[in-house]
Amino acid sequence: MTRRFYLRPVISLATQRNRLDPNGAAPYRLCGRDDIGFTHVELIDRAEKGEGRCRLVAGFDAQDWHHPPFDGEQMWATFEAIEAPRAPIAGLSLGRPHIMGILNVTPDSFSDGGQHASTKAAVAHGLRLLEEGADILDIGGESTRPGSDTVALKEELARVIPVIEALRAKTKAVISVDTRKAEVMRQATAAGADILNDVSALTHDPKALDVAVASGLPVMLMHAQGDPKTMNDNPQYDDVVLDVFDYLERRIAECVRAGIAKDKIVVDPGIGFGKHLHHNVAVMQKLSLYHGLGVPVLLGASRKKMIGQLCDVPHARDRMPGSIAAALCGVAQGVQILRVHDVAETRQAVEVWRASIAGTEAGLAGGGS
Ligand code: 7PJ
Repeated sequence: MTRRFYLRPVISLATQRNRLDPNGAAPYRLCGRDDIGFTHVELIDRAEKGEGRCRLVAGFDAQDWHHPPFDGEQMWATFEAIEAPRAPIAGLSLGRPHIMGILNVTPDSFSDGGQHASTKAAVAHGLRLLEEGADILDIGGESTRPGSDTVALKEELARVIPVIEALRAKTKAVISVDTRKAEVMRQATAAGADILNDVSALTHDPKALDVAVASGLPVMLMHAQGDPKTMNDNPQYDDVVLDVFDYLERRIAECVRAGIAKDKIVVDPGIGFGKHLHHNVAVMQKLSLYHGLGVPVLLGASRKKMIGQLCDVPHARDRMPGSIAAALCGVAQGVQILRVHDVAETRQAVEVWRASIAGTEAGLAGGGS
């Protein structure tokens, strides 16, 4: 399905406490949440190249969209997708932002004292991230950073499976596995993983979709253009923001066709994956567009090159402040899951943001676990 018109909720307020609408009408809910909502949508016309490409619309539901050039059914389906509550993912209710802590099990990330030592160090780091407030641990053994080489299946299995098994034995916390390989997905599921996170949206390994269906687990589908090795050489888009939307919409449809329930799908626009700086910031600015896909949205900007380029910070380890700014940009646009390295720092920032937009310290336990 190709579309001409796109709707982006312009998120502005705590729904239950403010009424910014000049007509006094209650604002619309964003994804069924009670902390943030919206009064306006930005109507984006892909066919229009000039000033009329984006325009703000108030009172969407008071207007008649069932006439050309609009496809009334599609317009309403998108608006309803933006408003509808999201089902919990792996038991996490999505009325507020959640933090996914990154646990990279690559030789350079932890000890160089052999497999056993690095498993132990990774498990300890995972437990520390949970203490710091991570809601999900994302365990990955293949570096998919720009320019990186692929990792052999055997090596990736040896890195991640023992870590998943050990953490599963120690905690009930939600565990996701960050992999593009069907066999890693299969063994991770058996080892007790709760979510499959694939930066290729189940396209890299021809068996991945079937394995994901058979696992019965929720899946995270990320947009990328090209393979990690070469993806940032020459990415091409007509309109990156809209092209990413269309891609994710197609991948959701494909997964649903294959037998994955739509309420088990999370999408991610894939910051840094086949995108130059101008693409990345364009996507950041319009993140709330992706709520129109009708599923939870994940943002992974932590320590990425975008931050280094904007602020001239060559080393990833020095990019925590910029990572937090990106995370807050995400939560202010209703992103439900933040994939981050710096869990304690991000948690602190998000809690201050939540209290500040609510205008009270009470009720912050609301919005679900
Ligand atoms: C992402 C990921 C991301 C999701 C990586 C890095 C590169 N999974 N795995 N989203 N990035 N869903 O952390 O810099 O952005 S690996």
